[in-house]
Amino acid sequence: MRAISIYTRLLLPSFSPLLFQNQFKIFKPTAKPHINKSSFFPQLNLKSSATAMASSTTMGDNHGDGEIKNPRQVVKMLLSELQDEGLGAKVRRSIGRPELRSLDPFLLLDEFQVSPPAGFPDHPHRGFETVTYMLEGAFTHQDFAGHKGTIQAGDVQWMTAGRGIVHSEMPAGPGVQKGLQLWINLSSKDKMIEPRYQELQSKDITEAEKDGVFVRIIAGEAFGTRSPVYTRTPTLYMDFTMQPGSQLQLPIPENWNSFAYIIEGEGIFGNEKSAPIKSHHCIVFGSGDGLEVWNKSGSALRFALVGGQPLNEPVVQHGPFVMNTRAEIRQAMEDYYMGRNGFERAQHWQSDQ
Ligand code: FJE
Ligand code: FE
Repeated sequence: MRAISIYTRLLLPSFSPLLFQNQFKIFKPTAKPHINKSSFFPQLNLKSSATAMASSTTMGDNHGDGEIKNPRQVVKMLLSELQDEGLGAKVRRSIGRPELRSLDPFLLLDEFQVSPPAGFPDHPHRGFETVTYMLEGAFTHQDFAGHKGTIQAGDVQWMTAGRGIVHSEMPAGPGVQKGLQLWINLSSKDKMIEPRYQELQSKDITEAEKDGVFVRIIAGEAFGTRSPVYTRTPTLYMDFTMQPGSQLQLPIPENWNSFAYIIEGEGIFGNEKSAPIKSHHCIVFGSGDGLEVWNKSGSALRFALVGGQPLNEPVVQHGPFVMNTRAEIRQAMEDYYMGRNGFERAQHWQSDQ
């Protein structure tokens, strides 16, 4: 599949039937371009935000040894409904939806479920990181630098796109393949760094258990154990499974933003007296030094917990390019179409899937 099919669609959030019809017919030329690329961008649909939601500066840091003095409360909750993305793929989007544009430094969280031939064919990224965590099945990734790999249930691919990656992400087998993809913004000083991958196989992911609470530590620290992943934008990412009757207390640095996404079951977050929240909900937490969660249901509760240090920088996003200014977005599009500044190999590459 070629890059422009998915990309064209990303650029046009409210596409007309004509554009929709055409979306798979427009291809990125592999030969030198004869056309003015700007004709692909009839209107720039730029989104600007500098969100620093849910941050606090009132309390001292909790370094993980003490109890939670000021537990974070739920400030926003939304049900992520299925929507179409990529090429025939389905996602439940939470961060990145109109109701929750971003949660600094996070730009997007999708729970994806994809069966072949659907997927995310050749498309670029610049200025942020994508973290793909497989829940069921497997996904194959191929990029323009010749990297190719398959991640299976429980594996993580932490991709720092930096100045530029063009890749495809497609299901590796028959039937439905599920996972989470998180986009983490990079600070202005890191947006143009060399791309890099950190791949963790399931067996290499640190796991810990305490009183009926099981955690897989994708990034950061829990129960005194740390993930080896290097987070350029300081981030924590945990996959918790809580048995019925269990309770969790987890320190989260005071000034970070944080949210949870419920994968399975139902749980009580923040305040023991509040109503349980069910699967496919995204929960944004307010300020505090940590999180308290209870599972008072009769079955297991599984959720992803994500926290990050806000960048507090302007965000200008145009589909798969996330920069600080409109001029940098224009530059990114030009670089991608002209094959410059990190996109050199985009010119003559296409994935074989
Ligand atoms: C993308 C639309 C997209 N969520 N979850 C626009 F669909 C994508 C994209 C993904 C994606 C890929 C996987 Cl493997 C899982 C996803 C969106 O590829 F990058 C833009 N810009
Ligand atoms: Fe991608």
